[in-house]
Amino acid sequence: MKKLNVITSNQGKYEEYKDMLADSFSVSMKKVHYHEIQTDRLKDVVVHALDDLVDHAPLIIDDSGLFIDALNDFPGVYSAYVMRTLGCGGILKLLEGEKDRGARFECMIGLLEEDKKIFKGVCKGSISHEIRGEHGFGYDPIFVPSGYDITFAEMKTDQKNELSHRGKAMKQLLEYTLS
Ligand code: ITT
Repeated sequence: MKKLNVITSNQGKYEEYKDMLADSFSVSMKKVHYHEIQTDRLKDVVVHALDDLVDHAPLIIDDSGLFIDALNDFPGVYSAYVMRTLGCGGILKLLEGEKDRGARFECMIGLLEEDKKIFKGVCKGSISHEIRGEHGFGYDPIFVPSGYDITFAEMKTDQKNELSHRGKAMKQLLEYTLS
């Protein structure tokens, strides 16, 4: 089976990759620090980071973010920092009294084998009024995907993968690598 290193410090992300890729790849999680450039686009972060990581190929990296309509796409590329500082509770406070709860998650996967390739997945939804659910990680307890009335944190990994930003990007990755 082909090897694939998942370069991330985020155990939650890794669980999602394992759930969807382990039938096709021998996946392992690797925590390797790489340089993340300051930019307002997730794609730029991924393209630049891949150059730092050639020694660990074949590999994937993942840069993701939550973009909230009423906050002009904040926290976006700052999602990791905002999670550490404000957390889900802080986001709910920022949206107190706000009727427009629209939001989306974006995920960029960077694949480095012989070539570089980028896959993007987007999942639209809304921000809940309270923290709900025990599964997942990060902003999952406040994100309700469109067409559902439960948060990502109220879903099991396989259900989240069927509709999430990361699941959609992984589907493209699988189509590309297995074709
Ligand atoms: P890496 O080591 O892979 O970079 P990270 O946690 O720093 O891990 P990101 O910068 O991509 O990853 O993530 C930005 C933030 O958004 C971070 O706080 C994540 O927990 C959160 N996040 C990313 N994907 C998410 C998802 O599917 N559900 C909930 N929160 C998510």
